[in-house]
Amino acid sequence: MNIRFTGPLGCILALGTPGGPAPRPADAGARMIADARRGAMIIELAPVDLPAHASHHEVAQPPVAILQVPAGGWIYGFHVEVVDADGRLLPPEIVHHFNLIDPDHRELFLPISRRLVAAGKETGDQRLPWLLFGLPLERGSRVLASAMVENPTPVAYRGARVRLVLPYVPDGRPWPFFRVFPWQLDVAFPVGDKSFDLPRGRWSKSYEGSPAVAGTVVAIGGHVHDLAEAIEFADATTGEVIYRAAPLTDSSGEVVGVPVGRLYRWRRLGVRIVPGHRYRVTVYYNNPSDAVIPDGGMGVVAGIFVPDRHMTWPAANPADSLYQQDLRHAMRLVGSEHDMNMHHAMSHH
Ligand SMILES: [Cu+2]
Repeated sequence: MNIRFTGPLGCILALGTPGGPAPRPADAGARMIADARRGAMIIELAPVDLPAHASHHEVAQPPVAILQVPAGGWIYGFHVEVVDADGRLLPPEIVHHFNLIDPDHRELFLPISRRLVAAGKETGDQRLPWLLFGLPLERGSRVLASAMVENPTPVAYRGARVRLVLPYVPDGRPWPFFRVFPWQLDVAFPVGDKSFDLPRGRWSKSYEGSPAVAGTVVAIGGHVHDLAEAIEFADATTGEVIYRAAPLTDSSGEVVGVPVGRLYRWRRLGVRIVPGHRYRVTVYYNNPSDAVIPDGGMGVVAGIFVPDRHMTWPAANPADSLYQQDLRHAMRLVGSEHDMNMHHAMSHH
């Protein structure tokens, strides 16, 4: 194991959230359990208190957690929920987003940590047909879980815990039929914050890359912010548009989601992608105001991918500088107030 890799991971365990308050002594930790009765693995982050009408800047965020997968199995969906100290469900709008990454394997298009789950407010309940598809999770492997919370409601909550519920089929069953891997391609790749300023008028932003392994994309969706007109995933080598969607909006024009393209339904075997081609994600915005909107834009496609037979998913290379930068960002060890903690932590290793 590379020392540079265990270093930062060790730091976050020792520090909790850099800049955040010290964890409470009792029941302060995050945990991951396999609940066989519910047929789900459940990740629970440390509890936080949420004042009423508080933006994400005004609440102490739950610390980033590094957890060990308690059982082997096949994940076939996910949803995010938040409960109070007594286990009662709280309004879902408290969770702005939830991210789960696998620091020991690389992402499909980039040498950064593999993105397992990225759930936003509008993601809702995601399920794959469990007889057909499953994401393999190995017992004892490591995952890194983080969430951003806020409280737009008029009620204050104490001891709120964010949960990621992952329905799964235990190892040793004859199904699922295909092992699938989630992937993302973000217009704000390779590293750092994924939101960006929106200039006035019509404008687009793209990012391009090639997959590390060949296989088939069987489903694809996206995430955009208000004022987005479309999100697109294309083969930049051939010019073929593989997926293009306009966001779904409510009556006030606010984005409520992006339609998922289930490529396995209408093309049977999905769309094959190969390391020899380049692929491009593009988001299109139209900002009709006469001012730049700070941090107003985001654009990412996320999908599931079936690698070619006998293909092993590539391991992460902890010596890669993009990998290191991305992991520091995922652990919130970058940024002005956080750099100090980073240096502080490093000096103790
Ligand atoms: Cu966003």
